[in-house]
Amino acid sequence: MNSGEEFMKRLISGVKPTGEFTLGNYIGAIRQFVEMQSNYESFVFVADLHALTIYNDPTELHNRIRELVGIYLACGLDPKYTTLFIQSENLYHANLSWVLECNSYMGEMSRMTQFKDKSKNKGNDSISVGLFTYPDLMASDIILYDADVVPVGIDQKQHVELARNLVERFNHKYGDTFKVPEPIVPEAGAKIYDLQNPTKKMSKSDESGKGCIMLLESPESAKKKIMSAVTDSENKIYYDPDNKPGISNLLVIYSSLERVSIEEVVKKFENSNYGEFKREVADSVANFLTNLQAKYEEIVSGDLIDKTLDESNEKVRKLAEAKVKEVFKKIGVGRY
Ligand code: ATP
Ligand code: LTN
Repeated sequence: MNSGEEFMKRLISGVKPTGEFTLGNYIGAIRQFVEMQSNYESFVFVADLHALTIYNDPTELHNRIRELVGIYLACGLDPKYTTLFIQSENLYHANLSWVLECNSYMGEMSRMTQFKDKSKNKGNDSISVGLFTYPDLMASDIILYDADVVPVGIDQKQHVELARNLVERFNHKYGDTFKVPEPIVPEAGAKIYDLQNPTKKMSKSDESGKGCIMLLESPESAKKKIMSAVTDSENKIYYDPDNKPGISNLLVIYSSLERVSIEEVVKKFENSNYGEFKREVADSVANFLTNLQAKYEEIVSGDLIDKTLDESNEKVRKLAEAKVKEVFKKIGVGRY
């Protein structure tokens, strides 16, 4: 499977460099990129243009971009397998996005759950047009490289499905141009929940931060958050996300970090009380963060980040340029 790059399927995915990166980002997305990278021709990027749907302090955004590349590398993305790049350094993403905007409809875009959630309780004069059209940019990121698979958390699956529809529509109108991508959602960990409110997604956009573990926060503080995670009063450990969302969330976190099945975790803790169980989960998270942060520090103090990005740029630009030229020709714009 690993030989002959040209026969390998392509993988693409990205994370937005806004706020602090979370354990949800790792378990729902980055862990999959790492596990899959040697079996695919893999492209992973920093989705910095996606950050612009809301206002970001420019200096903070700038710093987060580098931080994310450091986190990708520290989590185990290997430049030998994965082409790591920054979205805004390849201008073709935005070109293709415009073409897709002109081939997508208000109706389908209005049905995007994330748009509905993120625009809820906001007036029309504070919702950016970019928040509405951002799934077109995401589709562009994917189909620009003819990706076959897109590993994402469950909240992004609908956007990959939109990309599939856009591909089918475009290919039908203009002839076969793009591949139809497939979303890959992890079986366990597709949605890690807030520790204080375990029916809500663990999100970096969450202000309080008490229910959210950050990848670069101190292991001690993460431990405290796990120890004070909201659970229930039954004091019996089993997996039941509907009736025991807090305990089930901790089971998923432990199972993902320790790489054992949920059944095995349940068995291991069948005679433990919640305090004992939480302590083990807290140790597992702290251990994970300690290792990750040590690698991160090593990476950011060296020159691997710039070396990796510089090497990828030419490759992604060439691929994207060829695709956009093909698209422009098919739709009839420019000289050719
Ligand atoms: P926000 O929470 O502000 O909407 P986000 O964290 O969802 O941001 P990204 O950082 O771009 O947005 O997400 C990158 C990837 O991480 C996506 O594939 C997303 O599905 C996944 N992801 C994010 N949070 C979680 C979570 N709590 N559980 C599982 N996967 C997650
Ligand atoms: N939209 C995603 C991040 C993202 C992405 C992508 C994921 C942007 N482009 C392409 C997979 C493929 C988000 O905001 N969470």
